Amino acid sequence: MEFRNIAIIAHVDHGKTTLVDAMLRQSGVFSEREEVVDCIMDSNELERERGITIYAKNASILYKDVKINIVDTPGHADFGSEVERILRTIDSVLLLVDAYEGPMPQTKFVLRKSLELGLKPIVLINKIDKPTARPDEVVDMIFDLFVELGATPEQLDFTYLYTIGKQGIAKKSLTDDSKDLTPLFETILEKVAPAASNVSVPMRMQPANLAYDNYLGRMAIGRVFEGTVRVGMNVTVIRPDGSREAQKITNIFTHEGLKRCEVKEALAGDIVQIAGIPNIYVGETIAEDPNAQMLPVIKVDEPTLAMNFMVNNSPFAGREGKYVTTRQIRERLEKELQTNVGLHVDFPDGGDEFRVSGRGEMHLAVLIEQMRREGFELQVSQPEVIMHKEGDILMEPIEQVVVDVPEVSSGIVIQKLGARKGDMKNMVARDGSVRLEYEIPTRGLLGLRGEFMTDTRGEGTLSHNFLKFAPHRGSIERRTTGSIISGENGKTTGYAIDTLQERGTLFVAPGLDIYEGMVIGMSSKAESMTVNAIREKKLTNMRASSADIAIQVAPPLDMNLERALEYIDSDEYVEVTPQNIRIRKKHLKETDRKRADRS
Ligand SMILES: Nc1nc2c(ncn2[C@@H]2O[C@H](COP(=O)(O)OP(=O)(O)OP(=O)(O)O)[C@@H](O)[C@H]2O)c(=O)[nH]1
Ligand SMILES: [Mg+2]
Repeated sequence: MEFRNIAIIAHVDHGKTTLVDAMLRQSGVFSEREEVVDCIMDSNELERERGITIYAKNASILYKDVKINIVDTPGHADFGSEVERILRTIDSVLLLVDAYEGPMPQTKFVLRKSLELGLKPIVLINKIDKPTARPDEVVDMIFDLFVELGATPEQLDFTYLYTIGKQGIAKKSLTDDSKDLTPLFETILEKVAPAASNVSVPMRMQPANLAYDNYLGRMAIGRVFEGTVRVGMNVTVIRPDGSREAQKITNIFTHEGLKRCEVKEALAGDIVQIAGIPNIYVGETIAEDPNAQMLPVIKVDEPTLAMNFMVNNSPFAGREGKYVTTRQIRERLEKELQTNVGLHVDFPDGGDEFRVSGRGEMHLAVLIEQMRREGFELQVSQPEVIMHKEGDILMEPIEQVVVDVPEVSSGIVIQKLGARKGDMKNMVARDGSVRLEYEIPTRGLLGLRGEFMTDTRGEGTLSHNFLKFAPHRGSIERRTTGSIISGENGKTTGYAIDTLQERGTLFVAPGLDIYEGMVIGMSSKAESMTVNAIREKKLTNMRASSADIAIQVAPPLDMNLERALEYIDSDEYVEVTPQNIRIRKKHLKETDRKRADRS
């Protein structure tokens, strides 16, 4: 059989998963009666809720007897290194670009990686149905980006199509009257080289990703480079340091549509998932011949952000979680390391705090969210950027940032980014909105999103992408407001909340259990304040008791996990349980807090 292996890559939300959906539908993957939800590839519960792809996924379609393996990749910057690894398993990419937004930071990142690997991208100008679409302008912008990234003359001569992923339409020119994706399928057959399929030599393959199965254990996902892989085959695993280990392959799976199918063997060119090698890792070589050469090692990017995970020891500890002990948290993190390639965890001897490092706020937040859904209760510290030293110089990560904001809010945004040590690189105004490009320390971005949303009344977009390490730019003030802290244990009252409202933004509604040292709001002043939120109105007669219920208070700010992580200071923790997200001071008692401040 002939194979074509492609990945679909783009900036977040430009429409990858929607287009893959349409490709699956039109190639007859689903039966007539099957009810198919939108973005069926976003199968994980968190993905469906957030409307984004978190995990790369493989699927395949059959078109004119050719098996097209498609990898749908995540567009969010935190998962960029996963995309980079996947590019090693495919022969071409579909580079999708929104016909209005044009190339964005993650477009640039994934395109750069593709060009470096010598791939020849097929460009898709997507969402041309949008009233604001400007497809021709966007083609020019993409061409300029290819030039900027040093594309070779062959790469620069890229094929492009116009698409409406949502309607399953692709066309070669804007005036074509196409009704389906035929032009896209034909372009793939024509432009993507058939996967090299030398089956006359001993087998070699390389995992680009990991998966976990409760029965089969750790599995390797990768492409069979040459030869044929068979169940029961004795293989040699070659590690990057050159050491070799004998292993045996017990199960092999390929993809048919969205289904994982168990097979007895798979040929060179196909993308497979194999079991039987318990400690297999990304970038190692699996070879049939014990003396085989190793394939070029795949580098896994280092983490950029770290935080501590620990047992919840707040006064409400253990009330809501099913798994609450240090041992349970430790085991869960060890299991996560089986498949979460970009993650690092330090397990200190006998300690009860685990240092968990990942590729960004979203990467870590997704893990915490997943854990709380499984019934875990834990406490986490403020995320911190990971820096390193080059000689005597402290180096910190710098990100490339693109913001689109309404013209009226550009002033405040420029001021805020400047205060966070951002360097403006470009500024373009168009149709009442402004696009600003910055280089800014990752530190400066932490905690910015909430403020940015408020400053642009929810109309701005901000995307960022790791650019480089550079010398530390000096201190950045992260939060300019203090916390409103409860001084008592008890239940909040409408009366107390009503009087506290004017002092800041509250996170709690009336009738909620709180404890001394719990952060119940954000002050409008720089200093923190300790307050009484359980106070009852002195009753003068019996009828007044119902008055408390009648008080109208503004709805509290919903502190979800990401907002809480963004908000907390170094002397605060986020308490995470299956039911609640609370913020607390590390030192619960006011006297302890004051003592800690002085030291
Ligand atoms: N107008 C229009 N909207 C589209 C089109 N294709 C996708 N969308 C919408 O764009 C949004 C994002 O689509 P997704 O397919 O989830 O985007 P994605 O690139 O997979 O996003 P990530 O996986 O998070 O990077 C959804 O609301 C889609 O309905 C299109 O052709 N036209
Ligand atoms: Mg997606």
